[in-house]
Amino acid sequence: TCQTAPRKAFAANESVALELDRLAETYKALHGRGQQWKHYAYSKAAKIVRALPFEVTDASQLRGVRGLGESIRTKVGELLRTGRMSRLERLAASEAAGVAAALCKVHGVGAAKADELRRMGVRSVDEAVAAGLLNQQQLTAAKHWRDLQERIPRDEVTAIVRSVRASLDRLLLAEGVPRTHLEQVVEATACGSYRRGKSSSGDVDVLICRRDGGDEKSLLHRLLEQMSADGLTIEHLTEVTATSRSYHGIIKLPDYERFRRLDLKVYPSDQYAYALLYFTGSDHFNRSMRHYAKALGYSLSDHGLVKAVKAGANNVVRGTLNLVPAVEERQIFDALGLEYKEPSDRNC
Ligand code: DCP
Ligand code: MG
Ligand code: MN
Repeated sequence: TCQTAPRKAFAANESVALELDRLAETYKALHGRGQQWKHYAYSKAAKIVRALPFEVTDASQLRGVRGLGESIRTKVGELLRTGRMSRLERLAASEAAGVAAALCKVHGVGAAKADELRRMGVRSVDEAVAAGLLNQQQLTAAKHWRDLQERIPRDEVTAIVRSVRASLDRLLLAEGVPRTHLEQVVEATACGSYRRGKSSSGDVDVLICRRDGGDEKSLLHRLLEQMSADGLTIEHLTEVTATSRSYHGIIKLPDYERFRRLDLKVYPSDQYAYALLYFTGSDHFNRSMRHYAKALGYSLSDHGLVKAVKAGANNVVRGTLNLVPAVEERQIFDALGLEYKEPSDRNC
């Protein structure tokens, strides 16, 4: 699905892709039957157009390109001929879409919640806050929603990961781990778009893995306490318990201006390769790889690769035995008979 050859960026393709992205976002915000699916189809189409090895000047060039069906080609054709996409203009012009899109920008407010708020007469994020209609998590995100719209420059992602690492090291030193063993004892890897080489990211994703058999269950909890003690401004978007393994929050470094989204995940050592593959993405890449595994009778997840047998039309029985004890991502590709892809080749 992903092409491995480096490709040239074409200006025309980028502007078509941007419009398709806007259409996808509009559908995402509009809650209703079939529209979530459309969100996926248009965002996938945008990625495909960005990855084309030629410049699009006429929709007929797109015939036969997988993932660009007739209705998408028609819209691209209209855009190329007239510079406009009437579907997008019609949708965006509706007040419902505008309001829903604004509300959906708050992390934790999905299409359903946005729709509910809109029906209650809420017209903006500020109104939703003032009306007391948001839960604690949504309120925290709403407080920073403008900052959270902004992409994070790669250097700042690096700085955030470093500060997480620094707190982790302090924690481990206090546990008695020798200074020379810190990185071996606990691995902390920046994943997501950052690991795929992107110049900016929507959030910071850090995968954590303890290798020495030491206390891993409470690691995330203790790390977050250490980060606060180290003076990092951090606000939780998930409840943190003594044994949490997954975290969503908001962080601001002292020397930086904006609040940023931070995701942390802790996995046991034997699942690390699978977690790394999952958490590196992209989401589209994961989807196609899982889909591929499924066709072979497997189920691929962030925990492992298990047998998956179809039992009836809508039921799959998954095995519990991890078939391939991988320590590297490459082994998972191998197990599925797929050519290995570097993270930077997993962007579609
Ligand atoms: N992921 C997935 N399916 C989802 C959400 C996430 O497979 N529905 C995986 C793949 C993603 C990774 O988790 O790459 C991290 O999720 P993010 O939402 O942080 O996505 P990215 O880091 O890829 O992009 P962004 O720069 O927007 O954060
Ligand atoms: Mg991310
Ligand atoms: Mn993330």
